[in-house]
Amino acid sequence: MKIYNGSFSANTLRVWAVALELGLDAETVEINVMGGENKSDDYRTINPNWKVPALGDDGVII
Ligand SMILES: N[C@@H](CCC(=O)N[C@@H](CS)C(=O)NCC(=O)O)C(=O)O
Repeated sequence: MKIYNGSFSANTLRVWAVALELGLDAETVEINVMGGENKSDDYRTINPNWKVPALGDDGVII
């Protein structure tokens, strides 16, 4: 599972807290929100609303 992460994102920290509490095996994919990477075409295919975090893998994203 991947967590598409924004470094300064409180919402991302909440997802990480739950992932750590549950002992989930999560990989971090850093998205440079301050640099606008969340609005790139590549990231929009992962999360069309441009927000971080996004969680998932293999085309299944929540
Ligand atoms: N949980 C909500 C909110 C997520 C959210 O607001 N994320 C912020 C960072 S904490 C974000 O991605 N901001 C970037 C932007 O709005 O361009 C969602 O996924 O729609």
